[in-house]
Formats: sequence, structure tokens, C-alpha cells
Amino acid sequence: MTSTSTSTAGSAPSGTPAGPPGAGLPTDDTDPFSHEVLENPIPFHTALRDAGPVVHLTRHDVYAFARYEQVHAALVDWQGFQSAAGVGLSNFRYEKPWRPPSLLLEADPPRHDAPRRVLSAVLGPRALRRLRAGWLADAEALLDEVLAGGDEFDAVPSLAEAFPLRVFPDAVGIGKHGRENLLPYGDFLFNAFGPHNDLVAAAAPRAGELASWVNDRCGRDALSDDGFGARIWAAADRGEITHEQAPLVVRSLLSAGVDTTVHALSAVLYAIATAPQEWERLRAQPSLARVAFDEAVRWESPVQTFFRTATTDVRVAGHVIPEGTKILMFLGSANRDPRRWTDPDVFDLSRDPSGHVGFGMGLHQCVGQHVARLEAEALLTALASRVRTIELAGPTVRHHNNTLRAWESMPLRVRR
Ligand code: OVM
Repeated sequence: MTSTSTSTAGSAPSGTPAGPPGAGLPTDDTDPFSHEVLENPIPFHTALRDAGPVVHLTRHDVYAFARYEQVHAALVDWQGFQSAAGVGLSNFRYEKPWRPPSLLLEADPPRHDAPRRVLSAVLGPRALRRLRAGWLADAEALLDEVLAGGDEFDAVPSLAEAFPLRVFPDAVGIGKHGRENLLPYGDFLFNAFGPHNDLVAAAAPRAGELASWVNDRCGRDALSDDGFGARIWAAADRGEITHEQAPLVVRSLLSAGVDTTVHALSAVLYAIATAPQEWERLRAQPSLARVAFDEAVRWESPVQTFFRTATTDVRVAGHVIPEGTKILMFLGSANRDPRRWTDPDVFDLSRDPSGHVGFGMGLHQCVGQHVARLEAEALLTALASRVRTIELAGPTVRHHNNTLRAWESMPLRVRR
């Protein structure tokens, strides 16, 4: 951390109060997207929460909500905190987006609503019933392949990446060619919600090529007849969305459906590898798989942050946030706010994690969460039926991304 960012080292940020607007507001000069914070954001989150309900982040001149109460309130107040100006640092009122904005993530009602309704139906629990048995069998087959290679493996490529890549692109209905582009595309996209730092610069040369590949997968002719993609196009034929909107809705699946799930699966694997008594409980009661996944999403928050933009001079806890400014919502911090959660740093299968904001909250709340839960349930169920103990077999390595709390490597050792 740089010498000016001393505020995270101790207790609360102690920057000088900003001049008006925002007089008396606590400030923090830490860069939330620095490698030090990305490696371990928890001390920074604690400092931000303790500094107050609203903090001015001077590095990027944005406001921060790090407590559960304000994050939750902003997420459900889509009128006051809009998404259509972008949910990254870039303000679409003044800056051209790097790709055409998402019809879901980067839109407000009323434009947001028809695409959302279509995707909710395509990805809802009813629609997933036909996938369940196949995904459970796929998870068992994958585990048998991995375990045939020995009792030590890197869980990130072998399970957390391999399983979603095995089931999700087929479920969408894209062809086999070029699927290795999916993770790098997502990695770039989630980096691009942050500032133009080294992470963005390093991946930028490939961004155009990756985006073209993804866009080319979204047309009707590129998709199988029976996948999520075809169902989106069928909704366009029924007039529920336009034929111009259909490919962008397919793009949302390919954008939001891979890296997020990979790192959420990594999170739950890390959680059970480091909490053996919780793994024991899960093995004794495999129906806890879904609770385990949601608790891991609370605990690790694979999507750490999103921005909103104030649509008016909005009063929060006695401070005025000026119209048009960006607010950074720390989902991962809200999910570990001791004002909301008992022993928030403990991964605990006996807690009720519902109400966590790891999938967001309100009308933008993750539309793919049932898909992610089904993937997790399949993988954890297969693991529980094959493996007695799971432990770390070596040092884990984080993958830094401006939005995702991610892993590069997670060596595991299992006993059968
Ligand atoms: C989208 C999209 C992209 C990234 C994330 C996301 C977490 C949605 O293109 O709609 O939601």
C-alpha cells in the first residue's frame, strides 16, 4: 500500500473532512482496486464500515457504502440509485461504454423489465428441472475423472472451472469451438467495472477479439434448438422482447454466467477445505449443499462490488450525495458487517444466510442464481458421496480482478 493509504492499517480512516458538498464526510484515500486490497480486502472493509455509513473515496472521487444497511437500501432503491449510467466506475452519462450496455445489468425500468422477465423464465426453477438429473450425473463423472488422477489436485481448474464449463455452455447452446474464450471474456468484463488500472491494460489487447467471439455466439443460428439461447429467441418470436434485444440477452448469459459461478464454487470448496466440521455436517446431510453454497456466497462474495449513480441529491445518514455521482457498494463488506451478522467471518452451516447481498438485492438481483445453486448442489453432492475428508494440500493463490474475489490455484487433498 502507498504511504498515503495509512488509513487501512489501523482502525478507522482518519482523512480530513471533505469540503462541501459532503462536508464532514469521512474520507479514505485507499484505492479499492489496488493489488494489496484485492489480495485481502477485509482490513479495508472493516476500516470503511467503522469510518461511517458513507465515506468519500478520494482516489476515484466516489462515495462508498460498506455497511449492510446502506448497501441493502441502495440496492432496493433503483429510482434513487440507477444502473443505466453503468455499474462500474465509468459514468455512461459522460463516457462511451466499452461495449453496448447490458439490457439487464446496465438498464433501469422500464427498459430493463422485459429482458428481465424473459431471462427469469428461461433460468427459473421450473426451467431447470429438466437439467437437474443430467448435471448430477455430469458432476459424478467429473469427480470420478479427477479422483482417478489421484487424491491431490488443483480444485480451481479441475473442479471450479471444469464443472461450469462442462454444463453451462451446453445449456446455453453454444458450439464447442472457442469455449476457452469464456473465462478470459468474463475476467476482462469484470475488470472493466473498475478503473483503467494495470489489470485492464494487460487484458485490453484481447478484449475486442474476445467480445467479437462472444457476440458471434449470440445469434439464433449459432445456438442449439433446445438451450437457454433458443428460449430467448423464442421469447422474441412471441413478442416478449424484440429480435434486436435477443442477442444482447444471450450475451448476458455468457457474460455473467461463467466466471461468477467458477469463483463461487471455488469459494465453497475453500470454505469446506478449511472448516472440516462443516464438511462433516454436509456429508452427513447432503441436503445442506444449497445452504453451504449461499453461506459461501455470503462469506466470500465472489462479486465484491458494483457501482450505482445517484439520480438526485440523495440524503444518506445525514450526508448529501450529489446527483450524478457514483457510489461504490461493497457487497462483500455488507456480507460481513457485524452490525448485521453474528460472527460474520465464520463459515457456519447453521446460520441462515438469506438476506446476504452476494447476489445483489431488489430488481437486479442475480437472475442466474438458481443455475448457480444447481451447479453447486450437483458438485457438492457428488463430492460428499465420494470423499470423506478435504484439506488444503499447499498454498492457495488468489486471482486479482477489479470486481471478482477469485482464485488462481487451490491445491486440495482428499481421503476417500
Ligand atoms: C450482463 C452482465 C455482465 C456482468 C455481470 C452481470 C452480475 C451481468 O452482461 O448482463 O451480472
